[in-house]
Amino acid sequence: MKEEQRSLLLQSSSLFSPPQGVKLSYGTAGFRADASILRSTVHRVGMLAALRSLQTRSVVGLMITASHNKVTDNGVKIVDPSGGMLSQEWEPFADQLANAQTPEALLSLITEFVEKERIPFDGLQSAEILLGRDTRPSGESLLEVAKQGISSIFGAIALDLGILTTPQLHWMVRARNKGKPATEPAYFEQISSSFRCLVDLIPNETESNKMDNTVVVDGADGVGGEKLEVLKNMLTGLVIEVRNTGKDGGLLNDGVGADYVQKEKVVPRGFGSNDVGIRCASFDGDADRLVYFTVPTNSSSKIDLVDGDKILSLFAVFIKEQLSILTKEGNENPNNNSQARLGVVQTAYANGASTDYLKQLGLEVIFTPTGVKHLHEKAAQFDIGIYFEANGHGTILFSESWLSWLEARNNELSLASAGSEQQKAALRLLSVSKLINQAVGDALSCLLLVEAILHHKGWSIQKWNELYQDLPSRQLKVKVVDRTAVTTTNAETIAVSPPGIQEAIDAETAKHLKGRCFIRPSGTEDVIRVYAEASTQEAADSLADSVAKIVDRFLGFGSSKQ
Ligand code: NG1
Ligand code: ZN
Repeated sequence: MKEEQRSLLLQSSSLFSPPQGVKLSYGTAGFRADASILRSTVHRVGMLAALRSLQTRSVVGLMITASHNKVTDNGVKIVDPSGGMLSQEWEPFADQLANAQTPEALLSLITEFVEKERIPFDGLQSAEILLGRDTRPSGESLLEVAKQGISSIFGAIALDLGILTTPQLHWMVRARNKGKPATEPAYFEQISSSFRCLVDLIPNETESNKMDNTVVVDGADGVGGEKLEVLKNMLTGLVIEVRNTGKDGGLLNDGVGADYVQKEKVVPRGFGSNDVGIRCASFDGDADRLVYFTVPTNSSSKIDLVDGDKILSLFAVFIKEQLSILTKEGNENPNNNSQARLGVVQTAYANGASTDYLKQLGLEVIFTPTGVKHLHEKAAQFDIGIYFEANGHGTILFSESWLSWLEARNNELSLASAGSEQQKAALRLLSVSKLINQAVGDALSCLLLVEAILHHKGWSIQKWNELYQDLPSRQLKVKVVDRTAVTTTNAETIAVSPPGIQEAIDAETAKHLKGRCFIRPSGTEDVIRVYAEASTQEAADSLADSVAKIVDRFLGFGSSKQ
């Protein structure tokens, strides 16, 4: 490394001291903490992003967000050139960088890593990083700090794209590296025009005109609401009413948003007895999660939740149906090798009833540990892979090779049988591949796909919700002395350590009809999460409570004093 580069790195990093007494870890969604202690971390992630761009010789992204977490938190993560999450191989280095105690320690880590990874670090190679942030008040100054980190690497350029949803930034990084326009207007244009195609292809006989074409969306007082306000004006045939846009003084993620709605199962702020029966949806703070809900009665704040598992099921039903039209008998083309491998990916948090339903549809269902990176990787192994977390984060991935086949097939059909059912199915699948964000889960694009499918089928939200009935469940979190004391296996369904805890959980679970329960350390909060499912809500609550007590007994603050 050149001497000028060394001194620039030392000088730049001496401006920011790492937080004392806190060990940061690049968890399921980058680094997250109270915004006040993040400056040094964000600065170093700026350097990391530049190194990643140099190594991959591609554009990468850096997003400042803490998603569904409280407004005083913030976070930072890197978007890889593919538009996905940072390669897992780089996470340990990210941890080391964030926790280096002195500028000298930081410099030697970088020097070592650059050599090991053979990163072209001569100032000749250029690096480019697209930057985005959500609406958090701390975002603007943290973004400036990220820019300083980036500019301490010779040849690295930061392009500030301002306020974006997390999925928009992922989409833009992916588009840039494919040589396509990577602007917000291009994003809105692609998703609104593919939505229009799907609407134009709705069969005439569908009773969708009888259906309510209004959806009311809770924007979590975050970035999603303001972006949806723009997008909704580009759509026809769908009326979107946005509440909690953040413009009317509401506090981000405070009693609003997908995380709140999914976990608490009550109406978000701004919704209530006037909304009985209406189709409602909720985004999280950075608009990468979407759940739907309805208010069943005006006498309580309880909702009927339509979660990520049900969105997945709706998508799976539609795709499977279109695939079967496409490959219908009577298709004389000998080259009709269109048996796409369609698979779905879930985590242990998926409601057991959804997994049963998907298997009953004849689909291959795979489980991975929590965290989009794991789900995404598995889904990418199918021709069409649909993945969703119960909390509403998910998308559909189409393999390049299957999409090329589909495009060719569509061309053939448009010559041989334009306007046939088969060609319409091909066009619908092509439109889905353009509407859906193939980089990452995206509340805006998933909302439009849900709406298009409901209209296509002429289904109300109630009808959709009846695809299967959720098993009652409860999620709790327990503060412990050291959450890393819990390690798990089998897609996180079994706790391997501390010794004896799984046996205690099993004994408790066995007491409940249809009981299922597991624990795991959160990757984004300093807690152990407990998930329980059983045949009644009381049983699920009691199972979760008992297991939370077990966790506390093994690992809680009481246990450390014994
Ligand atoms: P952790 O804190 O690791 O459970 C949470 C969500 C994940 C994912 C990440 C990233 C649950 C149970 N966990 O992770 O699914 O969305 O946040 O935001 O919802
Ligand atoms: Zn989010």
